Amino acid sequence: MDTPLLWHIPLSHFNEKVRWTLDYKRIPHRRQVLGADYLIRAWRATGRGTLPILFLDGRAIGDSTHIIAALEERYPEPPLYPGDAAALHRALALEDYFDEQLGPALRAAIVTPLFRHDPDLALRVLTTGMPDKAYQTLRPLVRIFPAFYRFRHKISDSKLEAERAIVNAALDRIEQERQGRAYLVGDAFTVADAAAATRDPVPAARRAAAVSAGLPRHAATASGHAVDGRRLPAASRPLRGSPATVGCRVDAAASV
Ligand SMILES: N[C@@H](CCC(=O)N[C@@H](CS)C(=O)NCC(=O)O)C(=O)O
Repeated sequence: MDTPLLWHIPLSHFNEKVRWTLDYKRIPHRRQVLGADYLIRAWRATGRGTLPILFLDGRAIGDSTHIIAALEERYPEPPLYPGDAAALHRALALEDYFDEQLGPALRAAIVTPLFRHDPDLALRVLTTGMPDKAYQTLRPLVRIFPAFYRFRHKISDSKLEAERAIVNAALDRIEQERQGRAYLVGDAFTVADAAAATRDPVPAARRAAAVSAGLPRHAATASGHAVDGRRLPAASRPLRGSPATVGCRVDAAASV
């Protein structure tokens, strides 16, 4: 069996969700950060233009939910799916909610003001952690890139307040679902926690704040502020820390 290979971009909660899964299950794997040509490469691999993509047992799997389902089957231990049918149903429903409601709204809530006030900064933030050439390649397109990105992700200025409200409602829902427990479903870390906790707005806001402060982009992972002072409960973030503490990864050479 080939070592699984993850194509990903650093600044993305969907990608983070799969990185957490690979680390949680301690699956030896390689990672490759894509650059400005991610769209065409993703389309060729899976027929859809999004990352993450995992190459597993000769298959290219797109969509974080499908990737986790495949990993759960191939590497069942430790499980991210609860054994009990009702709990599994609830965990998958929460995963879907955080992916389909919170994820896009959070992306829009962060990116919309950046595009409005500083498209170049938006480009720097979105290419955080990519090879430097990615920003250099996209920089000449800075006037049209926001329109492309908004179209891709159905983002508009007029929806900003609604997107923020969705983010706040989701943060409230995490607290309601947890009911004071450490995890969202039962007493163990599940796919619901992976989906919720990787939506933590803090890392994204940190990077944006650090980049806007003129720090080098590699420093942008290490400083900054919470969004509206809110962050997820620590108990939902058992894997926070350097990848080295949990990882089995080998970063492949970046492509662009
Ligand atoms: N439902 C998908 C969403 C993935 C997604 O939206 N990925 C974004 C990164 S956050 C992406 O690839 N965006 C690039 C684009 O659409 O151009 C999943 O769970 O994997």
